[in-house]
Amino acid sequence: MAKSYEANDIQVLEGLKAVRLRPGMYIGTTGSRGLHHLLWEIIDNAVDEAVNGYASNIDVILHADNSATVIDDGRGIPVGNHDVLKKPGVEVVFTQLHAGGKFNTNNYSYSGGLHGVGAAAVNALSEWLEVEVAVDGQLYYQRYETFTENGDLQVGKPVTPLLIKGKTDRKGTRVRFLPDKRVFPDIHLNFDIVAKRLKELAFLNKGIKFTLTDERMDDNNKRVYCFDGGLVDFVRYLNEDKTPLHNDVIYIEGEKDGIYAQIAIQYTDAYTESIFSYVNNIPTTEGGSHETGFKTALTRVLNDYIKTNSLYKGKNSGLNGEDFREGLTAVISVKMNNIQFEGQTKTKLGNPEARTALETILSDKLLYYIEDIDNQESVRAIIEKAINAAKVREAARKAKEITRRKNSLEAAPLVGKLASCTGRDAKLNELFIVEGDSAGGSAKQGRDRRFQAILPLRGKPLNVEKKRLDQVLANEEFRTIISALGTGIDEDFNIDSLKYHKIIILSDADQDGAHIRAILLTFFFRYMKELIKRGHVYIGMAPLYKITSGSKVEYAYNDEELTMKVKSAGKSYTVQRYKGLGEMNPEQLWETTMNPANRFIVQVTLEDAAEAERLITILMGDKVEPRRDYIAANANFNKKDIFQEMGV
Ligand code: TSJ
Repeated sequence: MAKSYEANDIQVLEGLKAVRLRPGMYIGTTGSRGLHHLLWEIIDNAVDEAVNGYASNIDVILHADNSATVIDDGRGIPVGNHDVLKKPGVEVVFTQLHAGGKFNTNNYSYSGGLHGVGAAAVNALSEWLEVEVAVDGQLYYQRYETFTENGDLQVGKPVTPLLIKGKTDRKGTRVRFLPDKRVFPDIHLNFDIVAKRLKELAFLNKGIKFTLTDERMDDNNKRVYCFDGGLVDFVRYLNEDKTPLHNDVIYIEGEKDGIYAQIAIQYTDAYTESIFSYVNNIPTTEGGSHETGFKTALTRVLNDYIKTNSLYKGKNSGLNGEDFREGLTAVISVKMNNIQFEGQTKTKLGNPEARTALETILSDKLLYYIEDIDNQESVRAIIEKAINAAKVREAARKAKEITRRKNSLEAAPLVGKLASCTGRDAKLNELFIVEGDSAGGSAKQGRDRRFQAILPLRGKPLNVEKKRLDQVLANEEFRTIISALGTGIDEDFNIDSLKYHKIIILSDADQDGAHIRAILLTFFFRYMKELIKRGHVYIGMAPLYKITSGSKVEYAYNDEELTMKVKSAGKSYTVQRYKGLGEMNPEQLWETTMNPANRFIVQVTLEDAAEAERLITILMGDKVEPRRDYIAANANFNKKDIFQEMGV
């Protein structure tokens, strides 16, 4: 991979003064990002040496004076004289702006790319820089300073020749530099940012051992990262808190036309896709041609397999790309020359040849993987997941057609059970979806009809997760909910038509109630996700106990509160335990559960529903006051727990 080095390979392009004049052109900003870019540049050079097989350890030290050291155990920057410039290679590296792999394609450099500003640019933006090269038993040293003793600018000028400092049995390169505070308002390198980057580099470049030491801190000042599994370890790390559908991480690597690609894949029971891609160790947050090639090949190979084995009887031409990415965790790492970046933040790979290379490499090797007898269990799990995703999508499409028809033909009867409110301002209006006809009756009588609408549910609604949407929509309860909300469903969903900005689920505080709540949340999650995203969905909470002492009536929402209220109730009191909402009369239901001044409702948000469920438990268990709308900003909605609750 590496080409033999000659000192005159280094192209002389520009003077260091240009960098001082326009630091932004070389490092983007002079803020935190730019400051850290200096360090990345130096580290990238060491990573190159290691990736090419000449070094295996890279040490980074953050010193008390805010200078930083990077050490590798590679061959050492060449110390021989440059043919044209008649200076040692080391000195050329730090004093002549060169573009490395960016322009000079002979001198192959895989890292740096976008920010490959060169070591000379780092020197130009440093107050001073020192380099040591240990090679052939000799220790070489040179120092550069950007200011003279009386403060005149002399951008990155050598203040020593390349000296032989003594003998050594080490080998490698050591560079220490102090970012110039005249360029960077803040020269403090952030330990966490550096640690995160080194960990990422360790995942991306297997076997290289990165050590970070922070001499500015008393404790917690050392990190060591080394992953022999590389991208496979990366994917396992990303999936640590998830439930994988198969134990193995699929690993594919290959090369085509000078483009080297590594891919690691594992599916989990999640519903989202997480693809992380890199080019020359640079994160491509906006994706680009390599990701496109990956997705195309993944879709094609898996679809071909499904077709060949007649695994899906859907009527159209196969599964969608998205079907194969539900629950996918993947890391794609590409190494190539002449990279071009595009996009809003210049983090999108443009090179079209990367798309074809990834397509070819993945097509070949993924097919090989899925045909391997040893992988059949994993393949089955992956295909099953994709087919299920496709079925849900397909059913949703069919169902929408049905609703469209139904909506136009028989819209009126659908909202028959709904007791709507008189107010016309959707922002103020609330829809209570209430478990059971008797609680529904009380709610209808107890409500403030100006802004509260009631929709009683008879029995348990259909478990949406176990049905296709056409079946869901054949179900009267759900059709009624959809009609009442006014938004349409799935792709036709339009939030602007929402008739109630608060949708409050009111179910009993028992197993059945929890189940009903879970089914409704799942329905909203599957088909009206936007409702949850925008915070329109709430869970209402009714009291568990009524404490009467004389003419005084109090309510308790949990056991702790009951104990407390009983204590203060005095000698004679009675406690009634509500077995369900239906046992409350209209006034009681209004007072305890519906009146915005007293009630307790929990907003459901999308991040993680387990959290929402947990929060409800906490509230039911401990929290006593206040009795008012409780917005749980971090209450989350996680299908996994809800599905578990439903026994799916
Ligand atoms: F950025 C930098 F220049 F300051 C820097 C370079 C910083 C650090 C920490 C390490 C390095 C670096 C460079 N480590 N290893 C090398 N290797 C070479 O420059 C090198 C050595 C030998 C040959 C050869 O062909 O014999 C070629 C190269 C590019």
